[in-house]
Amino acid sequence: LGQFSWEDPLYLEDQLSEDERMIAQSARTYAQTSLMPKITEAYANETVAPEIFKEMGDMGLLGITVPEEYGGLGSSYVAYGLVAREIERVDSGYRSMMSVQSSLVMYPIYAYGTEEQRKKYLPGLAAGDLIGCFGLTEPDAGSDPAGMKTRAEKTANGYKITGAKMWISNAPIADVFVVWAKSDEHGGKIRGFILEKGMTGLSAPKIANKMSLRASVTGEIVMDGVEVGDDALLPNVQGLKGPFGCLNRARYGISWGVMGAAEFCWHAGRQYGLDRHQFKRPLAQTQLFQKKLADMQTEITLGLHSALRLGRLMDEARAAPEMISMLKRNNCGKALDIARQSRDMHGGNGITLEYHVIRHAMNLETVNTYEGTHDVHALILGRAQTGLQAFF
Ligand code: TGC
Ligand code: FAD
Repeated sequence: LGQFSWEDPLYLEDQLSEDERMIAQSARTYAQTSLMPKITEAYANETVAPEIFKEMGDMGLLGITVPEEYGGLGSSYVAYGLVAREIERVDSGYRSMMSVQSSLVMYPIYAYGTEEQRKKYLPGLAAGDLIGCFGLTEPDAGSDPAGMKTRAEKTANGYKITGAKMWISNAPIADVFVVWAKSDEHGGKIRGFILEKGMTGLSAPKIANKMSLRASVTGEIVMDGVEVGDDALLPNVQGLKGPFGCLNRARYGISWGVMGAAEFCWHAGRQYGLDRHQFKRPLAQTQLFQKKLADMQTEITLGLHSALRLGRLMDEARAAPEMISMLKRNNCGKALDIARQSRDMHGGNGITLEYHVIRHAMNLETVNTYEGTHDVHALILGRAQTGLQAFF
């Protein structure tokens, strides 16, 4: 009979290649030595830290799946997922910074852009010298991005873009804005455009007083007749499948990332239960405590192995969007539940930033909502199995 490893019950580590283990280990070392020591203060003060992009770039953590000739690592989706898990073990906001840059900015420029656009932006984004953001959501179009109002109007030698985006990660510090707009030249179809900081009519005010994801800055994008050249258009995609192609990758990364946050909360709950005594015994020696730990261990193990399977399918180009919806939804929901349970297991201490679990729980409220809410992904799965559209 085999040995039981409480931290890795089904031997996830065994399923990884040597390269994947090395990438995960170097991300873990960076996250634990550079990010973990500063997160409490960053979260408390909503610190905006653009230098983290440079650090991540130096570590090769930006654009992991983008080919090396454009500054990426040319590695696998499994490696990308493993890195997301390590960064989010520290904070969902730091993982957000990385995944927006990689999946929502570098990916569309690589997949839908011209060779000139790739060469102009990708190396700087990979190095963290440039910061990117992705504007899809609007004040009146969140779950239903097809309802966007942002318009691109054809001009003599380019486009004039007018509209407003809401809830945009990295926007206040971004140099490069990948923005989605309905283009009159293309019969109102959604097209992607690359805007740059400093363009006349472009601003990105910060959204203040977020109680979640406080280490990641979020803003609006206001486009008041921003004039761009023809070369700002991403030529190789049109329609909603443009932004959704990016979201598939980011949602997949989130399915790994939230498991990192959940693992932190599980391990913290276990350790707290071993250390703290009430009624003359460790809390971990109570049945209720152990049931919670067993549930956490089980859900995290299932979630991680499913994420790995999905990553392998991504690497074989066999992953369907519905598979991604299933794991984005389930892993976020389970991680949020685990963080709330761990907060409870820490008693009064659990509400302080010092023990980290309330921070993870607060962050996971956002992660459960962005990139398609928990319920929207249920509707995607419901449609896929009934053939019936229940969005409207
Ligand atoms: P629907 O009719 O289903 O589809 C319209 C067109 O899009 C195509 N499509 C996809 N293509 C690739 N991948 C996918 N996952 C796709 N889903 C749909 C589809 O084939 C169709 O193409 P075509 O050629 O036939 O036109 O669209 P719908 O309008 O009914 O959409 C419904 C719904 C709910 C599925 C969709 O709108 C949705 O997923 N809503 C959620 C919105 C969302 O996820 N927003 C995310 C904003 S970005 C963000 O949150 C970043 S946070 C990042 C961070 O900080 O980490
Ligand atoms: P709504 O769509 O208004 O949904 C509100 C509620 O109604 C939810 O519970 C939802 O599940 C439910 N609902 C909606 N439609 C239906 C339906 N048909 N049936 C049943 N229930 C329904 N967007 C970007 O483009 N780029 C970013 O970088 C980005 N970063 C973000 C960062 C943060 C911190 C946050 C909070 C959001 C970010 N978003 C970003 C936006 C995010 O993707 C949206 O918040 C999300 O898609 C939900 O849209 P909404 O907030 O408008 O909610």
